[in-house]
Amino acid sequence: MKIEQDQISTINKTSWQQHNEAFDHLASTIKHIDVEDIISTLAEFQIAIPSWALGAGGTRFGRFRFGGEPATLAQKLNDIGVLHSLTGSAGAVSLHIPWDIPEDYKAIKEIASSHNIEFDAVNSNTFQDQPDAQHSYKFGSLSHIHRDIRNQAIAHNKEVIDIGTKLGSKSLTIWLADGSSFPGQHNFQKAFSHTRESIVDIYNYMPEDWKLFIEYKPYEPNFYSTVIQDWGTSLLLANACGERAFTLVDLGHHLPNTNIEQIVATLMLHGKLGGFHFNDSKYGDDDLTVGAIKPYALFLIFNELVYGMKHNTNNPTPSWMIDASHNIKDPLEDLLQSLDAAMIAYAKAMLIDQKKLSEAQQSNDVSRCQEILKDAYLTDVRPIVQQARLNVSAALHPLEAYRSLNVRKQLIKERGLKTAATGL
Ligand SMILES: [Mn+2]
Repeated sequence: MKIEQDQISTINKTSWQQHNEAFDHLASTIKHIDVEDIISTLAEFQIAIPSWALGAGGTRFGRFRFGGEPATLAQKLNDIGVLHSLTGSAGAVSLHIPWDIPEDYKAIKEIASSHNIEFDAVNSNTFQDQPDAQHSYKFGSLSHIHRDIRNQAIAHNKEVIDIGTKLGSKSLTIWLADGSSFPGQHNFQKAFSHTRESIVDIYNYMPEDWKLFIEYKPYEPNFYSTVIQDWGTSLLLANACGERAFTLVDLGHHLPNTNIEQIVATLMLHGKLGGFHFNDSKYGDDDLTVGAIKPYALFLIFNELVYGMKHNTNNPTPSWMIDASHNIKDPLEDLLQSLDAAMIAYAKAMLIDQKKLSEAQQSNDVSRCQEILKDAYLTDVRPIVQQARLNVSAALHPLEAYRSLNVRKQLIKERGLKTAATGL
């Protein structure tokens, strides 16, 4: 299934006039910043889609299938192609190894390039045992008390780098499930030291133009301690590796009420925010649609990202990815909603009058500071986001277009009702 350009422009025509009126009105009210700058920044904004997000997710209690799920990597790329055609902002894939090892590299690269999809960070997996594995990760991988098990996990990460190199990826993301579920199970210092040694080994193996992203998470699958539990631990490990190692912030990987925007600011000031995973949550690592629960927090986070991307030239542009699951929704619809929510939050953050905010901060005018943020947040920026999509020949309303093109019905017809995405 591939969406053609003329299909999108035909659908766009039905709401084109309405959009133009809304856009012209909004643009006429914005004086302090060039709207065209916001539009071109949004049009360039590309968020990687992880290869595991295209099938129905599940919980430890079960999983409900969704018809027409992609069963192969080629089909996953085609699904991302659908998202990218509709939004113009999903031009990258983040592969999970070993779930998505290409059988034919040339063919996979050709499919990706036919959809204008690039290969973003590759992800290793030492959180589950593979059928042919010699050692089990039941009690850890890169942190394991035994060297032979650490070596197996290190070798896996090196293999992931080799696979990524063949595809044109330039970064590796490590999320480590290692930890302990009961007090006394781990010697914390040994677990950390082993992890540091393992990750430095992997870092030194990377090609010179690669980056390493170290993701943290406070709990789960282990429930007493996690080796890389927070951004400080991740940063210590990144610093132990060198200048091409960075911390990766995943929105869902924080305990309730954590001030994530402040973490973003601190990391960017030090040039150490390398990767960013979008999702939303109510209770824990819920992997909900971006912006579904705490859109204001997302806006505040984007405010720091925008500030950091402008002022911290020592920090690379973060590698963006959606890391969500969707147990009861059509995965593609969920991803369209997530992409839209990220764009909206980004647009709102760019609308903040930074000059006035800085003046208000200088004079400790607390109420004014708050009002300046609120002014931007309460602006309905959807016409700006739509204009950015229009400029790259994407759909004004991606979700509506997806439905009117009957994409899911078509996928079910092509692939059947009972396919299951690998790794899920
Ligand atoms: Mn993540």
